[in-house]
Amino acid sequence: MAFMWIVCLALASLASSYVSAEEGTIDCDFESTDIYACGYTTDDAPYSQGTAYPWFRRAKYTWSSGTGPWLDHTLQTEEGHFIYLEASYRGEGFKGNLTSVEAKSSAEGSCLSFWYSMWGADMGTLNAYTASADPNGPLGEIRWTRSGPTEKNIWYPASFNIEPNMLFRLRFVGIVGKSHLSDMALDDIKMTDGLCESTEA
Ligand SMILES: [Ca+2]
Ligand SMILES: [Ca+2]
Repeated sequence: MAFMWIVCLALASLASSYVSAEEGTIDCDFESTDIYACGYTTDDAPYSQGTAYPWFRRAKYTWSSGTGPWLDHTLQTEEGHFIYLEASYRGEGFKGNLTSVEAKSSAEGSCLSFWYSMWGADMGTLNAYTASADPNGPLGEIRWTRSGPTEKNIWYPASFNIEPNMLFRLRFVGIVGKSHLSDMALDDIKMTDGLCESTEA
């Protein structure tokens, strides 16, 4: 019986994870060894201080004190990883895109959930879109948005619903705030079948 239960759980978790024809999945805990785990991509926008791209994978912290998470959400150890928008050297209003592989919501609709860290005195804005599946297509409807610092340096949950059978790419657009104290991070992105309670940002 115990074995059957494990098989059922394994099948259920497979069913809720949409695997694209491309390499990658929309579900991501950023623990894979790839720099852009799960097929997520960011802009090609290196800055003068190095070859970094706007969003990148990182463990522990973001180099800057006074902003960014301390430890990831999945493992909550120094071995765990998150992905974040590096605000240092970018300047106010800089926009960094983080885009998933193509995904499709289920026939009954889907719930998109994730954890975010937006701690830092000059925190900017984070927007989530269900963008066109075509990488050059429109950004589409904004599904979730949040501006300014959170009260504490902890991870906060977020979720929103997606209508049935929608083909899309999840796109996060991070907009840097007034100073470098604007490192925003994401972890444990997951799409599950059926609708959920949307969170107010
Ligand atoms: Ca930084
Ligand atoms: Ca993680």
